[in-house]
Amino acid sequence: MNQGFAPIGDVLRSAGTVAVLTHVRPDGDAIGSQLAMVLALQKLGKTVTAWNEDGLPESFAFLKGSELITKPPDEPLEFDTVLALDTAARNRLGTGITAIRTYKTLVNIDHHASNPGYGDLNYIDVQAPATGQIIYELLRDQKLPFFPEIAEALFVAISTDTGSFRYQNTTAHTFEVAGKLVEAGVDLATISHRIYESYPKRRILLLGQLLNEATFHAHDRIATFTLTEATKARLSIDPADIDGLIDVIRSIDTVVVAIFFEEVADQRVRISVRSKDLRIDANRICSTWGGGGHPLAAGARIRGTLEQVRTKVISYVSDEVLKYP
Ligand SMILES: [Mn+2]
Repeated sequence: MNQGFAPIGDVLRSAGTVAVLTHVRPDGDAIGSQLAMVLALQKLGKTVTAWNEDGLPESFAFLKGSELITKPPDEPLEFDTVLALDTAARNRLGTGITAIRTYKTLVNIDHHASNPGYGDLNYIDVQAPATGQIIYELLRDQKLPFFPEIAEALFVAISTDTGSFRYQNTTAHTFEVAGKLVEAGVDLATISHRIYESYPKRRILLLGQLLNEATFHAHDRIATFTLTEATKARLSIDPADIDGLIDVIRSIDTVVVAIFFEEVADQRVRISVRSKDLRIDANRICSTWGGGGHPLAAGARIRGTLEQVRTKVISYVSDEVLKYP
């Protein structure tokens, strides 16, 4: 399934026009990877655009060059090469891909276990804790442009997807890469402050409400947050405000699985599942409902009301959790 870095390097060097895409509701890894590639390709002299369905989250606007990331245009455009980053399934590119009329080569670079390899060229490394780490390796391996703004974007990608270098896939190699990024000019304290200590007030007010209404199941081994459309409207919540809130209930000692239920458009509920036990595979749980992700962090969108979705998901996960004492 993996064609390696060399053919990807060749395609990027020979392309005239490149579109750099990532998934809907982009997180730090998505934006950091996207920004690193758009900056590198621009430096290489390519006509390059970067867009995703939701555009640039306000929380990453501090990154230099981030204004290059926009929402897709209404009129579809043509490109030589499309680069899909950190996106487990083609349809997760959303309006990012439908805004592209034609292309010659789709390059798929990702670290999600559920990625089927939908590109013409694929580089999928499920051991990598972040797509940003793969991008670092691609840039260095193929001797593509690399400078401080790129290092900063990649640091954000890796820091956020590893939970500040704490999660399962964080290896000695990840620290080596992070070390190279700091060597290249990343100011660790400043950037960490921008990522983790610069939240809008509404995020913390939302957290208060979610905690008040949290539910616990299977002898406190499952904890859930539930977010309605009404609450989102009342507090003017952006998707980025919600990122990472689930970690608060995940951090409870008895909790093995944390689930976030969010009412979204089209009578669907977005679920986000975090597991602390590799025997309880979040990716497999979410794939039951057409979603996917990683063994310890995955998501899905399920048709139904909040009540219906909560009932069936909690019941399914309780059965899983109760298999293990
Ligand atoms: Mn990622």
